Amino acid sequence: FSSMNLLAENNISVKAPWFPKHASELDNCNHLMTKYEPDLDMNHPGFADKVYRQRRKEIAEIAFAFKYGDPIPHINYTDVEVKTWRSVFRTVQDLAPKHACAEYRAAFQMLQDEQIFVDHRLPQLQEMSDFLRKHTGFSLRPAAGLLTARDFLASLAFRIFQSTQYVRHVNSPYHTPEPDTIHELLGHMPLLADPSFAQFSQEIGLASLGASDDEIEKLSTVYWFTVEFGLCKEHGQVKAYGAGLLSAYGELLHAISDKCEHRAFEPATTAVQPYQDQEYQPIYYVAESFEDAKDKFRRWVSTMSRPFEVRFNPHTERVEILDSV
Ligand code: NLE
Ligand code: FE2
Repeated sequence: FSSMNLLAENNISVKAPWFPKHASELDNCNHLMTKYEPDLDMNHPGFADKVYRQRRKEIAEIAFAFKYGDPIPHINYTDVEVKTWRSVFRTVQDLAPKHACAEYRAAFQMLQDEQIFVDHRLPQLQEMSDFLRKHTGFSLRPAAGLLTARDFLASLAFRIFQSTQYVRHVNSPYHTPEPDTIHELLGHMPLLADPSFAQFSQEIGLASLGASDDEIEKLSTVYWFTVEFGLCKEHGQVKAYGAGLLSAYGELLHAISDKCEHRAFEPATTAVQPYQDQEYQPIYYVAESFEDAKDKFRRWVSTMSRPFEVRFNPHTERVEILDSV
């Protein structure tokens, strides 16, 4: 440890792309990917629905206006949105006891006990953020849509999760290719309340700060096959922990069926596995446990090219840069 020195800001800027050093600088990390949007994509279930498109715009404005430290604005969800929530919530309630990993089930129960997860209303991001803060120190920021991988991963380094706040179209409740608040709430939030999983998520984020474009691509592929679509072992059975599985019951059943391939999670090979994001995945990666996934991930990250290390200081919400030479 004694060989590590704090590097001067200008020293690293020549070697690495810009990255946020303090949680407030995430105000600059809200670049969107223009994919699947109801305004742009003819196949989007909301493409021909003017009311839906208008609603998406209203909710996106909230995210664009949000600044670090603001309370997350409350959304008055419509009856149609609540109906969509209820449909998805009930399927998760039915399937999670059998197919979700233990950490997910435990957090889901806490959320029900605290009346944050109920079927007649959508949880608000602010109350969910308060819940996470108590358990793991994670908090939420509203995001207008799918962010670039670099921006999305950077926020995880600060234990901040960028969450959409709009609801998927009522005509496709059980699978959507884009994130929406139901996916965030039912898929991501329970596990972000688990200490071990929260740590894993933050480490992916820390590894992304100042990484090359090629490394960002690899890290986001690892993220895809773990946090989004990961499976894990539990008492000899395969369970789901990926958010994209837990928020979409069709794909959850597909993932544990024999219609797809299961491979052992190994960061170096998982990181270069091509994937598509429109339909169900043909391949899923199975971790031994979160602890094992974290150990393997750490070993793999240490082979990356970045000439410095980073450390998050939770007291200042600042990332400190350490020369690892
Ligand atoms: N397919 C997921 C769902 O329908 O909830 C969303 C995945 C977002 C990457
Ligand atoms: Fe997600």
